[in-house]
Amino acid sequence: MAQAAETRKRGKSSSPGLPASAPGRSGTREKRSNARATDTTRGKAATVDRDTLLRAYRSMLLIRRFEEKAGQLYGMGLIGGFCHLYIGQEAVVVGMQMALSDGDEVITSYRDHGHMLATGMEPRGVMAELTGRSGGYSRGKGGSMHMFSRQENFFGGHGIVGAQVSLGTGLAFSNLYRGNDRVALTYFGEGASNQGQVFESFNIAALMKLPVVYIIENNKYGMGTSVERASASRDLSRNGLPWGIAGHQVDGMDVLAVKHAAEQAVAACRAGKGPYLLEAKTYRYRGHSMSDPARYRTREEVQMMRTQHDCIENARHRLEALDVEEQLFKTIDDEVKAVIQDATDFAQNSPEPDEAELYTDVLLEG
Ligand SMILES: Cc1ncc(C[n+]2csc(CCOP(=O)(O)OP(=O)(O)O)c2C)c(N)n1
Ligand SMILES: [Mg+2]
Repeated sequence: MAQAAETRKRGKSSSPGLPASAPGRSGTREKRSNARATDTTRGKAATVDRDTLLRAYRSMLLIRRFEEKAGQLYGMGLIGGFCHLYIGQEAVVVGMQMALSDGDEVITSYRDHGHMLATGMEPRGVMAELTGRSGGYSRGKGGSMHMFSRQENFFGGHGIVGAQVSLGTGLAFSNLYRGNDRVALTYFGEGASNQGQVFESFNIAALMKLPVVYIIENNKYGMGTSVERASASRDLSRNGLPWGIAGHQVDGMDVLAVKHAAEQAVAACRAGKGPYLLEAKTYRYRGHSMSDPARYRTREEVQMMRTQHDCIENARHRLEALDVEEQLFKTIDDEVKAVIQDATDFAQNSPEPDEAELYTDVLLEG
């Protein structure tokens, strides 16, 4: 397994989801070993070394703790507007990110904090954007759904369901046009998967062999409608077949399975074979957004997913089987907590945007 692909690194980040200010691999004294975990979810065994799995574990934990804190700040009235938490789905973005190389691009919907952190965006800047402060990625004007980072090649954060699918296809077109070998990861929910613009994008992407990986994050529900009620297609990974787009389903609660599938998809794209479609079967534990009575599912269902399929617990069990000791988990936990606390302090102390910000980054007519 190519170490270069596993150690994807952009800018200051030392590991996926862990900014320079956070403890990366070098921040923790890990006992090096050749131990490897096995992913047999797709028939063919894929192994991964202990350090790689530890980095995935940390990245997922960072996203989980970030989101829990965002939920708390929202409850305290410190975050306004919309806020869609990613809790439960962390393995998808962390596994995908591990297959990327410098320059590859990411675009997603409004459920985007996890994607930002995974690309290496700073927790401080993301949290401060949530609290509407000038230290935020959009200087406090964008909020949860509108953040971008040219440095980390993160193209948003889009509140219009499905809009990012056309945009992500455009990113891939621009890469083809420029003749580089970048791949554009384009995430969307199962609720967006039957939109017309999605199929139009599939058509043009297949026609032009665009280097785009479409990832359907199938968390089973849209705002409150289950996929069974909304989609005639039962296997969404086959939705690109009329255009000849290769597709696979993957267990989105298993970071190794996602990483393995992502590597195949990204390699195919980079080799010029055109678009690829992955359906990651996942689950969100929290409501659709912060105000969601969740009458469309039972508590037992949520509880079952949390206790039996949690991606972080899953990775932890694998690490325990590789003899990772309790103390290391505790160290990682403490490090992640410190990063989140730092981001939270920053997000509360960063000043409100100046009035002059009303006139920056906007198109003024006349
Ligand atoms: C074009 C459009 N139609 C409707 C909405 C309202 N809306 C926001 S999220 C959502 C559900 C989308 O579900 P899914 O794609 O499964 O993503 P998830 O929230 O599960 O991540 C809807 C209908 C919207 N934002 N944009
Ligand atoms: Mg959904």
